[in-house]
Amino acid sequence: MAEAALKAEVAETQDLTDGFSLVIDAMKLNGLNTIYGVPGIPITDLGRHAQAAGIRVLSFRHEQNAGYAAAIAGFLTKKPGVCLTVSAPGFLNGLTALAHATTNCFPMILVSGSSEREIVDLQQGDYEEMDQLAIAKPLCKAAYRVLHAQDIGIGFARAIRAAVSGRPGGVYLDLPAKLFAQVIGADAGAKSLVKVIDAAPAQLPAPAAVKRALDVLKAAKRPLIILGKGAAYAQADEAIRALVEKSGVPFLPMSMAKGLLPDTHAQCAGAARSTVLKDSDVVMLVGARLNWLLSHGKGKAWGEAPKKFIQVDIEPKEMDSNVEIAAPVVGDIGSCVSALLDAMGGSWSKAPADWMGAVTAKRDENVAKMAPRLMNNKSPMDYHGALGALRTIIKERPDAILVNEGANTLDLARGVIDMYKPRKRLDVGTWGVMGVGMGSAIAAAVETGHPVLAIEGDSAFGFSGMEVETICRYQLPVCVVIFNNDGIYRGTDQNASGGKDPAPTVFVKGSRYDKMMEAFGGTGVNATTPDDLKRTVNAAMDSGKPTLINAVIDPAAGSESGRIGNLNPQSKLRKK
Ligand code: ADP
Ligand code: TZD
Ligand code: MG
Repeated sequence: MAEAALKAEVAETQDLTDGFSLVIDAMKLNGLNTIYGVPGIPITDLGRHAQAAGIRVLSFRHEQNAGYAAAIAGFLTKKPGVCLTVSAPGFLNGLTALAHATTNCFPMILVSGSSEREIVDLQQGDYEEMDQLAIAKPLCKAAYRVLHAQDIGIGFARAIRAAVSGRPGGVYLDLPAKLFAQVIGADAGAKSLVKVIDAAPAQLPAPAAVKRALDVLKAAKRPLIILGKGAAYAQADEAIRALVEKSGVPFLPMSMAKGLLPDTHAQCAGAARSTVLKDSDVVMLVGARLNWLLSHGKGKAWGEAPKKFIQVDIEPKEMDSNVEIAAPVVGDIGSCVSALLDAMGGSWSKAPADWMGAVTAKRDENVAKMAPRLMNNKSPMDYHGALGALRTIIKERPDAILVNEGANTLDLARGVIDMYKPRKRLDVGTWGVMGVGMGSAIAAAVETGHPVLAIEGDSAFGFSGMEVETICRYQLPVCVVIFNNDGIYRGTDQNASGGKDPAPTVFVKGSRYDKMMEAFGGTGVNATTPDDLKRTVNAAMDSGKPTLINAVIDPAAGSESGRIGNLNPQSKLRKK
């Protein structure tokens, strides 16, 4: 090419931008600095260019795990986590995570490439043809499609706002293949970008609502505060601690709110859960819903005594969802808790001491009962022996992030392992989703830089196990401990027909999951006693190297469905 023509072409492209660049610019302008995804048509080049432009791109082995990573990144940072997928199958793989994010009120944006609109809409059989926008809609808080490069800025702005404002949730952003290569003037492109100002505006509660809530609380004889993952998400840690301490009310943390105040705090009622639910007369919910996890606020678990509820939540529709809320306080948790504290003034009298005393006595009794079980050094291990070892590790490393999934492995770890700092416990969330483990562990390491301990049932791990390669590839400080009891709940079931196939709940006996980690250059360890487990987990946490420990658990130790066997229908007619 003649020099003059070459120069003219260079000059021309310098004044141009395209869809790829605008997506990257829109993300960077809004502080979205990490992408979790899987490459392929039409977004392969987007990942490459994003990496070149300084965005951290974490490439996964399956979109579902990338999606779970994005969801938990949203929970940890209050910024939407971004998951990037290809069209139809990649998009569908990302949807479970999008729905999970929405259900759990985590801000996340699923960005998927899609096929050509004209062909999709006439159903003419395009490559990976699918009407993705329509499919995503019922599963998320909002769904948008961008057709023109000059609308990319607005598209991202809308997605970000929808994800983080009000009750956070999942958002779908559809980017058709043609969009990425669309070229527009660089100036027009730059002008089309939108920096989202005050993406999640404070929402102040009405003073009358605050007064009503305090009137109800003041009249209580046996008050209780329940902290949910919304309270952990809000990052209003100091104000929440001040409210709990000033009120003198015992508090019960929901699973992912553990550590918001330490589980060892004098007012923590975690180990007296059934007592406080039954005996309390006023319950203040802070960022927790009265869903199945709290038995819908009624029935046996809540006892006979009449109760009044105060509920602090950003979502007005949440009020009266299951029972009457005597004092709704609608607003963001930071603003609501500060307003409550201000209105309590300097002379607030603490909750009755005899109630706190009764709760403490029950708690201490339960803790003492549990203690000897946690010290057993049996081999093969039972859950308590193994968890006793891991509990000490978290106590000594309160900054480490604990990821936890499984049935018995989840329910028992939640009760046994005390948490000391906010947002350090990440688990299966509102739906009890198996498979969040490796995505959560990866995002936790990437977003916080802290070491991660993932305690995984062998079944739960299987849903995302291939991501150990991802952990090794990015050299993340993740130690995975598999509670290997040869199956789902237990490894002892027999095929009732007497046939050759194993029972549906059991896996290969004596599997060595540690070898999986070794295949990718990580450290694999087989641990058969609690002492072994403690020593090897400590070594892994010290080294910061990817490690997988196969913890051999007695196949007969678990119970059906862990602690929620009551939700599992059982045939009364058929013999097991
Ligand atoms: P848990 O499972 O821990 O009980 P849920 O997920 O059921 O918690 O409830 C979380 C609640 O927190 C949701 O109702 C959500 O609307 C609310 N929430 C989330 N973020 C905020 C916030 N920043 N301010 C106020 N409420 C919030
Ligand atoms: N699929 C998905 C996505 N989520 C689920 N919750 C289930 C299936 C059903 N399920 C549970 O609720 S727990 C569990 C399954 C398959 C696995 C339990 O086995 P585990 O834990 O090995 O992980 P324990 O320690 O053996 O109980
Ligand atoms: Mg198991």
